[in-house]
This record gives sequence, C-alpha cells and structure tokens, in this order.
Amino acid sequence: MNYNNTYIDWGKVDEIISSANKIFLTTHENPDGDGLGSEVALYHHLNEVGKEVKIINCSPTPDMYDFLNTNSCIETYDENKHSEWVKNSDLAIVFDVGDFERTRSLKDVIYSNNIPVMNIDHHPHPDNHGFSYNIVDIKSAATGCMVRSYLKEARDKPLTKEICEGIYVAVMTDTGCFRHSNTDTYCHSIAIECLDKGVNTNFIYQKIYENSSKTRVSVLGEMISNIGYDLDGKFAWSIVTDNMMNKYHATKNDLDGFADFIRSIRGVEVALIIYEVDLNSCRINFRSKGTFTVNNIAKSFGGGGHAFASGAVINKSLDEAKEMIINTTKNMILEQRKNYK
Ligand SMILES: [Mn+2]
Repeated sequence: MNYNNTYIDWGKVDEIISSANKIFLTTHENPDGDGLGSEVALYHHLNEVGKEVKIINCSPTPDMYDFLNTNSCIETYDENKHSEWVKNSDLAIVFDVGDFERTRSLKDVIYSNNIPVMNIDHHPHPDNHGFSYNIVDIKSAATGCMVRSYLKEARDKPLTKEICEGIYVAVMTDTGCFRHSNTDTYCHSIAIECLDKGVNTNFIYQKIYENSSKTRVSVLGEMISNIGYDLDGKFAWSIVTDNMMNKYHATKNDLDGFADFIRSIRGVEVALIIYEVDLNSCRINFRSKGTFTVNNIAKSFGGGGHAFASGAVINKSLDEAKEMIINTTKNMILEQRKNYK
C-alpha cells in the first residue's frame, strides 16, 4: 500500500488495522502536539474496539502535554520493559514522523522484529520510504486531520470526548491555533465537532500556549536581542547558543515557537533560527509568511518539512556554519524572487 499523496482509500487502511490485534503506536523524537494527539486519539479508539494497544515513543512527553497522558497511556521506550511486548506486535503505526529515522532506536526495534509498519503522515516522503504501508497526504493541515478521516471510516459510533481531545490537540498545534495558512474548513469542522463533544478548548489552549517557563522567557529575551535583518527586513534570523541554554538551564522544549515569533514581525517574510546543538552540530528552523517556500531551502541543507515551516540539522560548529547558512538562505530567497518576476 503506497498512498504517497494520492487518493487515500481509508476503507483499505481499515482492513489492515482491523486485521491486527496487537498494535503499537509511535511518533517522532521530541514529540509535538500533532504526533501525541494523533496517537492518543487512535489509542482510545483501538482500546474501545478491543485491540491490545500501546503508545511507545522514543522520547518522553513534554510537560505541557501531560493532560493527554491519562492512565499513563503514553510510554517511553525502555528495552527491559517493552522489548518482549513489542516483539510479537502485528502492526506498528508511526504518526507525523517526516523521516523514519526520527523514531531513533524504534526503527531498529520495528525492523529487527519484522513488524509490519504503517506510516500516517502529512510530511513528504520519498518513494523508498521503508514502510509496509505508506499513507501520506501533504495537503492535510495535521496528521490529526488524517486520523479523523480514518475514524470516520472505521467507526460506526460517534467519536468519544477522549478521542476528540487527541484530535483537537493535533489540529490546534499544527495550525498554530487555527492561524497558519494551512488552516482549512476541515480543521474548523473538526474544532466544531470537538466543542460539541465537550472538549475544554480553553483549558487546552492555556496548557499549551499560556504555560511558558521563566527559563523559556529568558532565552526568548536573548534570542530577540540577537535578531538580525537582511533583504530590507524581509529576512530575519537569530541564534540560540549553547551558552544561552546553559545559562538558563533550558531544554529543547523551551524553544518551541521561537521561529514563529520572528515571522510575526512586520515585514518579515522568512524567519530563520540557528540553534547550536553541540560543538559539531546546529539545528535550523525556517518559517515563511507564504511568499517564499522554505522546504527547498531546508532541503539544500539536508533537511525538509512543509512549504512554509521546515528545518534541518547541519553537522558543523556554529562558528563554521553561521555565515554559510545565512548567506545560502538569503541567496535562495533572492533566487525565488527572481523567478516570480
Ligand atoms: Mn504534524
């Protein structure tokens, strides 16, 4: 099965999921609201229909998503605890992964145990994606929207509140709370359905968007003071150094939404943040307001993502990479501008 951005027959997908009894759900490292929400939604559905199901991720769940972790249903992979259970699963389903490598050790666990693996995702995947079943729709605003479409096919009964909570978190976070350009009528219809089911959307909003640690605000403050501009203010970038992270004892989770913040500046079309990961690598994040695509730029650095939100990892020190990243980005924006004329 390879629905690589082609029409998805959810009935066929359901045949595969229904025929499995023991199913393990996972998502990418440093999981986000879309990955976690999608897992949780399908978990509650599969539980209800009597499957033996577990959510096992390679990274722990960020605190702000704790409310999704009812009855500790989201587990972090621990070889001693999980290898026996995982070994004879009938199916692994990977959500929102972008690249199978982003499940880290779980990819090896799945392959070495010959577990059939299904990819449900809205990121682009190459034809040699490595999944037994590949279900990709890059027009989907969130993987959670695809899970909703699947459940429409798979369930006779309406969605439960628990399922809706997962889907709502997925759609809300991947649309930047229904603000980004990917927000479509389907996203809003899902929101209506979730409100109808009694999902406490304001509670979820506050948990996710009004829950900044003081650490995050301190790093954000320094990040803002480092912003540089080019191309008459259309291109803005900033840097988060390892020093800044250590100074405030910040973790990666404290940095969420930084690139969105730079994009929110008036006149900025493309935002770039360079994060120093360690002495030999940097992580970069792009955001675009929509005039310029940025997944092509991320791709030129070996990364990828969506047209207006993308990223890459560069195996060079910050000092070595900084100028190169900024100049390459600037040139690729200029290239695109030329083509528009
Ligand atoms: Mn997503």
